[in-house]
Amino acid sequence: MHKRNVIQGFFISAALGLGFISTMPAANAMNLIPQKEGEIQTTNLGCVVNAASCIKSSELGFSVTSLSYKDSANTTYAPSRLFIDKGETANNWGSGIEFGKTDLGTNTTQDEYWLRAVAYDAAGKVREKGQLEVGRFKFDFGKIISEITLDLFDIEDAFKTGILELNGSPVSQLLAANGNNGSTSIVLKNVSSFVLQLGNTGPDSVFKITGDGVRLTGLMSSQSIPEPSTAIAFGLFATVGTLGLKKRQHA
Ligand SMILES: [Ca+2]
Ligand SMILES: [Ca+2]
Ligand SMILES: [Ca+2]
Ligand SMILES: [Ca+2]
Repeated sequence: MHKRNVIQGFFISAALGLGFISTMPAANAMNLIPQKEGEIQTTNLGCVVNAASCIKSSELGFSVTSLSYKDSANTTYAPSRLFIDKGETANNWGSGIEFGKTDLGTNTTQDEYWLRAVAYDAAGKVREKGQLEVGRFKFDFGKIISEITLDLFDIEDAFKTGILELNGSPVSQLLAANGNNGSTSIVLKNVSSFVLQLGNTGPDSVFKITGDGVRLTGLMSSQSIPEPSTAIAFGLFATVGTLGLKKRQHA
């Protein structure tokens, strides 16, 4: 009698525990970027905009470093700046960087916030008034993120935009062209850092004089470490399973 009550108790606890697990989302996805306009403060370039519009690592939850890159003719470009931009507002950020309501070639949905690179030439002069969305950036989270989904908009040069380094190791995950205003998503699992090439410029671009601008947004999950209460519920379930098996063997 006493033993049966103990077993019933385990079943009740396990049922509650299982209910708790089933209502828990697998991962809490949140926007990769804050929903506001401004410049991302990179570790190497800082911000060119005023302090109020400078978005720091502490707010982002990760750091960004801007890297120089070469084109197919071996010209080296100065590191790009990185902004968060919404299309429906025109912005004049100073230092030669102006975003219109409409871009010459890369137009995301007007009320959405997207990361937008600002390309510089080899001498460090801003290109296309800041409207050429080409750059290479390292994103460093300082911890493992279980899943990051990156959405890349308007890839028109094939196999030039993509992931060049993942968790410190070189990779080459370059993406096919998806046409004017096309969108491509890639999912990265268990990520602590990645290097991303956004867009392309140079003689091999379909846009010979300027280049192929690409914008970025995404979602990232919360960390993959289980909550302590979930771990306890799993433990109870394992215990009930063992008791149930013993009971059946004796019956
Ligand atoms: Ca804007
Ligand atoms: Ca386009
Ligand atoms: Ca553009
Ligand atoms: Ca493009």
